[in-house]
Amino acid sequence: MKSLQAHEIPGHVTVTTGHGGLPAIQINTDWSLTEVYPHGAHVTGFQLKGSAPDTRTPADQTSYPAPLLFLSAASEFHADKPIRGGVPVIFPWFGPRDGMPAHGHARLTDWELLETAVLPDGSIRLHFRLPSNGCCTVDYFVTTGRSLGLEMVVTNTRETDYTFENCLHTYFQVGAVESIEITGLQGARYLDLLLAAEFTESGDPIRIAAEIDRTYQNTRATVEISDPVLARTIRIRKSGSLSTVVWNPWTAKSKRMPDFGDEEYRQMVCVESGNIGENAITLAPGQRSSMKVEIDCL
Ligand code: TA6
Repeated sequence: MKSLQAHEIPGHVTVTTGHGGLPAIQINTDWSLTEVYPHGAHVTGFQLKGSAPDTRTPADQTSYPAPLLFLSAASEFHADKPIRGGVPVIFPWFGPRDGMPAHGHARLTDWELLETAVLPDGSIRLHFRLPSNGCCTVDYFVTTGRSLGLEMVVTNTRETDYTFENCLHTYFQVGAVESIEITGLQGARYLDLLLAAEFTESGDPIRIAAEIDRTYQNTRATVEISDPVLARTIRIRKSGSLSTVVWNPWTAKSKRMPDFGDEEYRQMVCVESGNIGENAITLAPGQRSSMKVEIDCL
């Protein structure tokens, strides 16, 4: 296996020592700055540089718009802990599971970096692979430039069917959660985890004024987060995903999370793209599935 440093691209891809002494990969394109930890193949930062292409060094980023992704100031950075914020890669199950790590083991595993490349349009692509688990091959592509592109590809390498859930559990940074509007999910059926009941989303945009934890099913919709405080609209397009989760812990749950500040719920919302519950995926032997998410700012 090549060292991480062997994948560096001068001026674009640099390996650094990140929080907790974990290796981190810094990506600099003309349009954005991105940070990824091989621990969990976890994108921890994505920040656009503003309107015009800019080749300034990452250190000049103070003048750039607020990052699109939220990262908790209290996040742990240890080999046996998930990072709180950014884009946790959830696989092969979503949610709690007796005696096993919540949201699966992928986000707790060090993924192998197979390739880094500058694409013809100037964006940068990283190819990660989950160390073999004997049932499937999981490849994860992170493409950064004018937008953040994420793709998870699962291939069934067994001789029997393989069923799994997956999710890109993305934490978005917002100016003030109570002022945002989330659109695109109107009419979709959702499971409200707090009420343990199913509902259909009304016609109005979703506004948040309390803890929210909803899994929308059978939706391919593009979701937009309109943020008047940061004067931007974040767009989340997806393919190969039928579930969308909307989550904010609000006050009580924030206090119960040791790796999350008590007041941090005000600056974040999770809009997660995956295949969960009734939308879980079953692959026949040799079959593969691809889930893609593209995040940008309008
Ligand atoms: O995606 C929403 C959710 O399932 C919530 O129920 C909450 O548990 C959140 O994920 C965070 O889970 P984690 O295991 O990362 O603390």
